[in-house]
Amino acid sequence: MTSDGNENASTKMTPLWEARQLRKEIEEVINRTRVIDVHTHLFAPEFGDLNLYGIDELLTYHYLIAETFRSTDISPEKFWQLTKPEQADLVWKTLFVENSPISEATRGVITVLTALGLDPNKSDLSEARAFFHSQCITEHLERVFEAAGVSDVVMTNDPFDVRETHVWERDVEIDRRFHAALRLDRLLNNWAGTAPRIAHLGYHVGPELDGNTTAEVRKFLDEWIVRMRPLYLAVSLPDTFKFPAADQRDKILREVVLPSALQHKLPLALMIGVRRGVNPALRRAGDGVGRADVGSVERLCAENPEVRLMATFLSRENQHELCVAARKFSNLMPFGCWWFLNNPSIVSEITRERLELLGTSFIPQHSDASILEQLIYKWRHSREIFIDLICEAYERLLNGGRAIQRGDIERDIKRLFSGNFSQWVGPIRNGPTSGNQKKETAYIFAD
Ligand code: FIX
Ligand code: ZN
Repeated sequence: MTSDGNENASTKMTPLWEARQLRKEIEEVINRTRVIDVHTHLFAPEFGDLNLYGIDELLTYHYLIAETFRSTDISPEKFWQLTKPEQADLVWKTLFVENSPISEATRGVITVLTALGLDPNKSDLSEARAFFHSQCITEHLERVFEAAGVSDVVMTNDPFDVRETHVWERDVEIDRRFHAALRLDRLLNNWAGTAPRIAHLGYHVGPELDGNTTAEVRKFLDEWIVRMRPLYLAVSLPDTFKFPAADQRDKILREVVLPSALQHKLPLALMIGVRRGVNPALRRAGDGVGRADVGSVERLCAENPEVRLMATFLSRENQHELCVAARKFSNLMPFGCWWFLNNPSIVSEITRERLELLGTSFIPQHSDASILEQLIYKWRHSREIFIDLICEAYERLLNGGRAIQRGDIERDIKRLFSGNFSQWVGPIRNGPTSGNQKKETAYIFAD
């Protein structure tokens, strides 16, 4: 492209763009390219009360609850006795009125309010509450996806959560922008507690993981895969996770999960490094982080070359090793800056590291949104950082004599925002259908 902005294919080999023009093009492409959000805790409207949105939900997000305890004297016990609107009022007063909302989670609320045309300077929540109460959810959802630049989201679906299983049993179409991910935490992290639940559902499983039991668990999983049609299987794992290991998790992984992933051609997503219940009084806000063993993921990749793995680590200290592991194993896809890492300084550091070590062969971000409108801030804030990093990367190329065209930028951003994930999980145009599958499968989860 020439300095007056006219592109010509024959200029491909000449670095003619000036830095400002390059930045403008990158901003445009990054802001216009829709992203597939590969890991959220959102639910489609068909899931009723599980589909969370609005100011009271936004303010009682566990990230903000943890921060509120740091700036007020209320005890967790007292806090949990408050109604949700009372909790939201307290969070607003503490973090937004009496203090400046500087942290990433508080800034996120400001971004959301402003994006929706609300005043983030109010001393109470009446305006915001009135706004959200007046919304038609279908139109609101459309508006949020648009404002966030998101085309599709992947939910987190627990086959042991009765609030969900009721919905999967119903004969309804689920909004096609929402896709399932079958979550295996209860199966892989708490076999002793989960075995009786599977037995209660009519499967012949015992506490010991003998051949009969693993075959029955496999049947359970296969049936849920058919029902949910997930894009991938997923599990969060503690910082102590080891593979191989002489434990029940290892056996279930080897004899149930990995063979099932292979048979159904589903990737397995590993989210490693969470220390659950570090402060149980804080409930979901009480989880912590620990450094984990990347070598275990390398061994999983080596032993299972046919299984596509996705991996994200919660500890900042594991990020460089994960990049190096991904260079060794093409069946390993690093994804997202998870949870405590989703802050501008760390997203910037990790993404830069990944670009330098992996080019564009990774999934840079997921939102982890639990409340619909969080999509707006999580993606806007990430995009701001990506613009800087991509500019920096292309500028280096220009300085080295390599020309950049608009088409190059579009290709690269598409790969990062949706292409790598689509390639990993296969075509995702047809979202999960709920009850339609029921007619074809021996589904036995009726209450
Ligand atoms: O395990 C997970 O998927 C975590 O992301 C959540 O459990 C966590 O509470 C969260 O929402 C982090 O963003
Ligand atoms: Zn999550």
